[in-house]
Amino acid sequence: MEKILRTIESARRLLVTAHAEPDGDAVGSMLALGLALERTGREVVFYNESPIPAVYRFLPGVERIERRLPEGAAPETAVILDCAGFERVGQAAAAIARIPCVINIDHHASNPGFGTLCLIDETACATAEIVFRLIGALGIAPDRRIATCLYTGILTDTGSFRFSNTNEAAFAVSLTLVRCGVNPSEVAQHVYGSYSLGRIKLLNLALDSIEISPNGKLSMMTVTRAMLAETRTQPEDADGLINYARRIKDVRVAALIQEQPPNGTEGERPRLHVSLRSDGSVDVAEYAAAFGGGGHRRAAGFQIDAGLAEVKARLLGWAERMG
Ligand SMILES: [Mn+2]
Repeated sequence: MEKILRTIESARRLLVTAHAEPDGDAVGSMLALGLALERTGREVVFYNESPIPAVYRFLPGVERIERRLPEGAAPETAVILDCAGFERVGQAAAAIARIPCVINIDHHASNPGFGTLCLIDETACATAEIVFRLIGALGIAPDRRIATCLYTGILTDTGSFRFSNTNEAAFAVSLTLVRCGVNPSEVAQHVYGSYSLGRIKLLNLALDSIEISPNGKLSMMTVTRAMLAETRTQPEDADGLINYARRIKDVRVAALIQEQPPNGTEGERPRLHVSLRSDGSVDVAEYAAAFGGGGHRRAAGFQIDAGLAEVKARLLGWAERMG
C-alpha cells in the first residue's frame, strides 16, 4: 500500500482500466479511482475494451471511458482493477505491459500477483472496497460522483448484500458513501429497475435453454449469437441471467455458456465463454483454472475453443463427479 501510494503520488499521467466485459465493480472501481486522481490534477486515461453495459451508463464519468488506447497518451503508470489475471484487460494487454509501472488492485483469490506492484485483498467484498481505502489513504474525500461509483461496485459485487462476500466493510463503507451523497434507491433503480424489451425476450430464450444434469446438481443456460440477433441485444445484456439458473432448488453449480462475438476471421467457430456460479459447496474457481480461467470459489469463468455439445458434455461429466 505504501509503495502504491508513493507511485501514484509521483505520477502525472495514469491509465485506469479493468477487465473486459466489465461488471459493476469493474466500471465503478475504475471510474472512482480515475475521477479521484483527476481531482488532484493528474491526467487520467480511462480504458476498457468492451462496451459498458447499459445499466452502468448512468455512472458519473462513464462517457470518459475509451475503447481504444489513445495514441501518444504515454501514461507512466497503469492501474489494473478487478482483473483476476493480466490477460483479462483484453487485447491491449501487450500495450499496457509496456507502461513503465503496472499496479494490480484486486480481490480475486486466484490473482497470481502480476504487475510491478500489487494490492490483492481476497477478504475485500469488492475491488471498490479496496479503491475506497486507497482514495482515503491518498487524502481524497469522495464526492457524490466518486461515492456513487464505489457504492455501485459494492452493491453489484455483493449481489445487493446477499452473497457470502458481504462483509462488515460492505456496510461500513456503504454508510460512509451514503453520507457522501449516494442515493441508494436511485442507484438500485438504474442497476436493477428496468430491463429493455430485448433483454426480457433474451431472458425468455435463456430460461428456455436451461438444462439440468441427471443428478440435479448442475444447471446450464446457453446464450447464442442467434439469440442476441433475434432479440436485438448485446452480449452484455446477458449479464446476471445466470442467477436464474443458480436459483433452481438443489442446484449447486450454474453454468452460463455464451458464444463470443466474432473476431472477424473467415469461417471461425465461435469461442465460448463459460460463467460459473456455485452455492459454495463446489469450488468453481478450481474448475475454471483447469481451462486457464479464474475467479472466486463461488463465481468464476473461462473461455474455451470448443463446440457447444463438447462443452456441455464436459460440464455434465463434472456434475457426475460432484459428491
Ligand atoms: Mn469484483
